[in-house]
Amino acid sequence: MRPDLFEAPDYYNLDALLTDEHKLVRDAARQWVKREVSPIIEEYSQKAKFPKQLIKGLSEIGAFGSYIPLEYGGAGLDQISYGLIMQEIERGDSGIRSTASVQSSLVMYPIWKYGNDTQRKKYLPKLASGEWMGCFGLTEPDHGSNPSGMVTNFKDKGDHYLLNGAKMWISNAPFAQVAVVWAKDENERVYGLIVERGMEGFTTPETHNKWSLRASATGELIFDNVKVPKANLLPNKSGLGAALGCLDSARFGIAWGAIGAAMDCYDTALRYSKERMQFGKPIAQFQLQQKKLAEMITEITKAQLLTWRLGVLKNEEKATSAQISMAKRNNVEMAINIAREARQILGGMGISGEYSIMRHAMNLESVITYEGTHDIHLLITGLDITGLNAFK
Ligand code: TGC
Ligand code: FAD
Repeated sequence: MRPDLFEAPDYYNLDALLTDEHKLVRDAARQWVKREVSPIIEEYSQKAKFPKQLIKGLSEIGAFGSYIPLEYGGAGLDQISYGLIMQEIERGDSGIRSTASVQSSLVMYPIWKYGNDTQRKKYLPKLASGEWMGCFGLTEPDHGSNPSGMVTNFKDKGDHYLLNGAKMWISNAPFAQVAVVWAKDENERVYGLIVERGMEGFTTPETHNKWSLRASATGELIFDNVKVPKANLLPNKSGLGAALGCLDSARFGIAWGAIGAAMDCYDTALRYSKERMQFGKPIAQFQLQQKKLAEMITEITKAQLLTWRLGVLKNEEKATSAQISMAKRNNVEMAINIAREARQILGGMGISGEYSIMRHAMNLESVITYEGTHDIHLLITGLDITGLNAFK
């Protein structure tokens, strides 16, 4: 892969809306991605391997538990800082951002919000440092968009719970020490349970042959009469809303992350188009290529402003789930469209691993599906504005 020459586009001077702390956090993440991710990511992605050596650095830039309080080992930052960190990591690779989103929003967040203090103290510092990695099990083979139908279940056996079922498409599963698993009790009520690697009957087979998110490890979670200590049930919130509450936090991070992937594709295409000569001119001089580039920067700028405003609302605890859905849906589609257009600007070179564009394009095919598909988020907006539920 070529040297990373990335220069972040900021057409509407969004930097003026950021605090010094935001810029400090963002720039540290940006430098780290240039130094540690860009030089190796193509090779790991081609080999479909998660680069485990990045875990320590991810922790150091505050990517694990960005907004979790310092007393639990988190970085104690605000939501915009969290978003900016996700943006910078996904500028490098969506799969690495996935690892960080899952750790922060889908594992640390539920333990922090729904767990008791013993659970917080036991798990959060180790997850923040990356000593333990976590995964989040909601999706099942027969229940993806409709997690309310889940069949994974646990029974009260007096001194422990007995857990049975299976989850699939689980990011980080093959190496995670800790899994936050959503399952129904005997009354069909959904609870989160902390399952640890090594518990008898718990296995995590890896999912192979992915054409997307190849540098992220994906797997199944299989529970065959797993005895889970009662102390591992998250006591402070139950019902499907508890699981979906974690998704709000992760979807918020993805809305920012997708901007990072789009910025990288735009920046690469802009630079290439000014250097690549055809018909005696740089291709950037042709109107058709300028149209592509001008539309890209317009869409990136709109997404940056949407997401910044969402961050302000999130900091004020006023962001609604539907607002988060709109940003996730808009920004991922924006990024995937930009990746496709940028790939064309590079002509044949667009499909080469020498540049990041094709990898981003392939990664974004997962990002547009996970954490609620593009269609599901549209229906969430539809429900919000009409009051009429297309899911029921
Ligand atoms: P519905 O009846 O609407 O809701 C059930 C309860 O949940 C509440 N609720 C929410 N709470 C917090 N945040 C949200 N976003 C919420 N959405 C709904 C709701 O108020 C209700 O509460 P209560 O108290 O009345 O019981 O549920 P439904 O069964 O009709 O489903 C609605 C639907 C389709 C929108 C939802 O289930 C959904 O979002 N489906 C998509 C599934 C999904 O996003 N799965 C993601 C799996 S995790 C993942 O992909 C990780 S990828 C990680 C990575 O690598 O980055
Ligand atoms: P389905 O729900 O079967 O949907 C198939 C199609 O039908 C979609 O286009 C969908 O939009 C459409 N559809 C479904 N219902 C409706 C409707 N009511 N109206 C209109 N259209 C509809 N899950 C986790 O729990 N944890 C993870 O860590 C995780 N990581 C993932 C990593 C990767 C790489 C991938 C690909 C997925 C991951 N997922 C994870 C699973 C992901 O959340 C699901 O794939 C996603 O929610 C969609 O579920 P599904 O694949 O079963 O598709």
